[in-house]
Amino acid sequence: MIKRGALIVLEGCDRSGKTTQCQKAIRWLQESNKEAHLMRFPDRSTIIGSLINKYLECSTELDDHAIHLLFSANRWELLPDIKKLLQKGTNVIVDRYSYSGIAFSASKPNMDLRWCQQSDSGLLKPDLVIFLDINPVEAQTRGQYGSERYENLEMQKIVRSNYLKLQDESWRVVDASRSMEEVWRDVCRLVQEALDNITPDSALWK
Ligand code: FDM
Repeated sequence: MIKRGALIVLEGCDRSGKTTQCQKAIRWLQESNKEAHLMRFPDRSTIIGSLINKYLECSTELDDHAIHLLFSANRWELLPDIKKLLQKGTNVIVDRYSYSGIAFSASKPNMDLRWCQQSDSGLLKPDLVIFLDINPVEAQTRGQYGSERYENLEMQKIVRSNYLKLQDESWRVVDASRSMEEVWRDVCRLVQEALDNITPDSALWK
């Protein structure tokens, strides 16, 4: 029987280095002759993703609940693809997942964190969540934020505190204020550990 792949999620505030570390993980896995596939949320290539893209680029407005549900629907629509990959033994590295969905939506006034969790309940639970932790004030010194919605310091501070409320036993917090290579040493070790400890898959927040 094929051993299923690991579902590994990287989370963190903007400029925490998620995308770089995801790419390093994919390259390292492939160089070690392990099947690996990179995904990112939001996936802007689908119809739902194109609506999300318009919202993030500020070319359209949407109610806070409605956009939250679209981000969630974007994960649900790709769940069958993730399941197929894992079943055939491919490790899936994901740049943002449900935790971003909740941490960002719940940072808005009148949005309740528990309400935000509901629409992702039942998605696949990651084997490992690596939270690249950096103080948003420090992250900002790595380069100016872009022009997309949410790319501002005040929001990023609330997002970080929301992320920390979502930690469970699948989380490992990595100090992302260090150099890319130092962070990679930790990320690489954690990815290896996850691959060595695959358990039957389970559902998120059920
Ligand atoms: N974001 C991302 C959300 O608000 N909800 C979600 O469910 C996800 C996955 O979208 F500001 C936010 C986080 C970020 C923006 O992400 C786009 P990238 O990683 O910068 O493309």
